[in-house]
Amino acid sequence: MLHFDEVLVKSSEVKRALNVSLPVVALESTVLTHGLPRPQNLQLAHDMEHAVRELGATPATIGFLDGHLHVGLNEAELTRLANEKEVYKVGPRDFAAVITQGACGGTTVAGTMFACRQANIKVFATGGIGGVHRESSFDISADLQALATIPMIVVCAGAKAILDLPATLEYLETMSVPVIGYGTDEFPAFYSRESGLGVSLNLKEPGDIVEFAKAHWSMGLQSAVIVANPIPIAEAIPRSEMEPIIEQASDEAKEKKIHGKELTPFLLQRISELTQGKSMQANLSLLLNNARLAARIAKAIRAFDRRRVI
Ligand code: PSU
Ligand code: MN
Repeated sequence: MLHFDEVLVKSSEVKRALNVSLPVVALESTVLTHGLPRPQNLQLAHDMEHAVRELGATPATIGFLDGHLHVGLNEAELTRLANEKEVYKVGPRDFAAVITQGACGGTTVAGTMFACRQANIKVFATGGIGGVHRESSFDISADLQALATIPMIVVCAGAKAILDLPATLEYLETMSVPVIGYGTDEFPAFYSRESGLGVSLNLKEPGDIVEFAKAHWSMGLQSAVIVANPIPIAEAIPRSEMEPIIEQASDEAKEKKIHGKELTPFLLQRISELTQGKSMQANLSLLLNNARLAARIAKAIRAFDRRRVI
């Protein structure tokens, strides 16, 4: 039988960092293959990796190439994934199909978290997590299932604003997933800093976030800890401005009968058109912001662990 370790390919850089317990930040790739247009996608991948390195951590962008799950992609591999024509959006249920077909794919938040568990990476930065959708009943992202069962810190700008945010937060509560507001009492709404919804607690210091996560896991809980980092003020779009646009895009999706895994990419793309690219700029900015915070948290984990050993 095939073993996960035969499918998982760690880059030499990531392998080295993990072997000596250096801070590593995982980055997903659905955002590159399905979330952003070319050439902004590859540019963003570079920018995120650069931001993580600048802060002294090792980036591990995760994705499928020829049926192998790469943890850490080199320059040529990243370029290939960002430009590949036949590319899947890979959540955990698609793993076997991609592996047996020897295909390429961008891993979603859930897919990336599965790879992280196997590779023992504890910190992950994304844009916005998936959640409960508004327009179709029972469209609940597999991201929520992964967040409920994989113990790691996930930095995001809240859940994507296209979702039913109250329902998404209720689900996270049901599944015992804490949601830390990074310096805020309000759950950020991806493009917007405000949502009118609360978080479990408000923390600002990476060291405090790590201490919280370690306490959470020491109780035997297996769920992730979400760090919800509001989009930088300069690129934030007020919720009142976004809401009618999201509603229009959602209505169009309904009319066109777009559902399943096509829904999120359709909505992101349509909202970008309707805002003349403003929402995409916001998306790029929050992704970079999250990569930076994740790098600081990964370093704080290392500091915490060292203190424990000494
Ligand atoms: N964040 C972004 N853009 C994206 C995504 C997240 O800024 O495209 C992706 C993530 O990979 C997430 C996926 O896992 O959208 C959710 O898709 P779905 O709702 O079909 O589960
Ligand atoms: Mn879905």
